[in-house]
Amino acid sequence: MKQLLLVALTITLLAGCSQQNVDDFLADYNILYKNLWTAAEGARWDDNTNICEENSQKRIVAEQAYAQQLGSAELIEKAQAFLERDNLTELQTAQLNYVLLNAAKFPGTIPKTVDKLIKAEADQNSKLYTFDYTVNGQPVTPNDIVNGLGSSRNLAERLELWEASKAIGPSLKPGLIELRDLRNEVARSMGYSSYFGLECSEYGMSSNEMVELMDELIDGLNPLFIELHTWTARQLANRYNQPVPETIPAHWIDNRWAQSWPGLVEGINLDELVDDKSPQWLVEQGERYYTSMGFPALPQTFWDKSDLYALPADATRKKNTHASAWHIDLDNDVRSLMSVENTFDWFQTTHHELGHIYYYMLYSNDDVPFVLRTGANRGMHEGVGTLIELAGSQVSYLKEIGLLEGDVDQIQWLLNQALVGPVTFMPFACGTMTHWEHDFYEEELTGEQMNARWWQYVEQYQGVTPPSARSEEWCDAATKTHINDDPAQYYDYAISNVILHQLHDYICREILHESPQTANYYGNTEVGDWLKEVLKQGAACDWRELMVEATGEKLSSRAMLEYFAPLMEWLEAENNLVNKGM
Ligand code: X8Z
Ligand code: ZN
Repeated sequence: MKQLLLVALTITLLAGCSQQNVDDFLADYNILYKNLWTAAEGARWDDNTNICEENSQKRIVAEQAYAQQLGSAELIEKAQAFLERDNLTELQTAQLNYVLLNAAKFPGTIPKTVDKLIKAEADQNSKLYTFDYTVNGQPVTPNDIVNGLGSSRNLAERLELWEASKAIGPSLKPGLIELRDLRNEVARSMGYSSYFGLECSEYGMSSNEMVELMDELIDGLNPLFIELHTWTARQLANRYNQPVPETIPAHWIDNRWAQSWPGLVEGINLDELVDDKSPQWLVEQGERYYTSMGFPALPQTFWDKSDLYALPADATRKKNTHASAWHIDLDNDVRSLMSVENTFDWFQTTHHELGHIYYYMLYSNDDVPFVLRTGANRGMHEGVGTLIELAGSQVSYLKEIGLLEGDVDQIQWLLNQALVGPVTFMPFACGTMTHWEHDFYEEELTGEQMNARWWQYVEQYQGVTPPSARSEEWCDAATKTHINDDPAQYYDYAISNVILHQLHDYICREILHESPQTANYYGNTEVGDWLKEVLKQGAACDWRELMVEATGEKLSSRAMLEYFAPLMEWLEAENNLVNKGM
């Protein structure tokens, strides 16, 4: 019955453009889109929570149906023709642009390529999350590797853990190259410079404009990053009893991609704060943050249908171990896939994922058509949860919920926030990830260039080098999940950091009248009301206009730089003292 209804809808959608009213077209499209999305997202969910051949096949079938109908050449022509009309409302234009963007990812004009792409995506996802990691011949989970790198102080052991984390790369390399070629073919057939260009177009930007924005952001942060790098190299050399290096060996850093540098500040051990808590408490506390600001409780179906906790290493079921949030039916069916354990990193990640979930819930309202039930831009989507991660890592909040006691040195706290936050993350996101993916798609790097280019950027932007030379036998970029399954989008996280600091700055100065470094908005419904207004519009408004309306300012790293300004002074003084041999 549902199938018949969809066929009927497709026929109406494809009726001649001149006879049709744009609102009728969009109404039909929205129903078709919701149905096809729900089937495909549901199948993807099953394939990520229980990775097996059967679920992979079901996912492929659902995605093929989505692609065939939403990527049809007639649909593209119609949406383009409607867009040429000059009496469209902003809401109609926004929807038509998303109709085209959805079609551009699976264009019906090259069905064989699209078919191959859908299969290759499903294959790569299975390979990524059925890999058996081992250390000393023993099976380990990704969480075990993270925890080992977070605690071991033995360099030989660290090297083993770090190398274990990179062992998956070679098995992903052929699939990644095939995916790149297929993704580029799809994007170029739709007139984009590459798949990287297609993804940037969601921001209304070209590949070059995106890379320029990333470079600008790095330039702004670089003086602080250089001071932090100098301080860190000295700390780690001291810890491991080694000479102070110019570039930091990757296995000295707790994070396997050096995208965050935790565990370095004397007297701040965040994992200890949640040592006696259960994983469930972490997720519930995340929810409490949002409800304390007046957001609704999570629907019961969230708890019933989500897959929140870590599997043991010998589990027979395999699941995607990278955290994610899902909007299955573009309405109330919201779920999260995580592997929560009681570490501070997971405490932060639960706040992050629930940010996506609450954004889904807020824009699922009658004013936002299904096709616009997405973030104002993808960076904004990432920014909501990371904003609450920042708010959730403030001393005042941790004290209020009883996780932290006693006095805390504010500069040391800020130093830790810089090390685990944007100051080390932006060089990775704007520098290594974005530049590598740009080159991979735009320049079509060969299998003989991929790893060298990766490490060139890791050194240039992050000041980190591999423990020993990494030949092209390895494919270290592919060990990062997003390179495979969220391709050409990592700048979203960089943009999210900029946006969230702008939101945080506005909240602290204009609503709470407190300093951004110490403010606490747990329990403040005025902050919640303001956030709800910003978020409930989804993509029904232009993101640039939204930023100005919400914060009075265009996208700018001003707030982020100001947040860390007190640290710059402290680091300069510290590094100077050491330079002078004091
Ligand atoms: O992938 C994520 C989230 C899921 S949207 C956990 N993040 C990036 C990463 O892990 O590399 C959050 C920060 C950066
Ligand atoms: Zn996210």
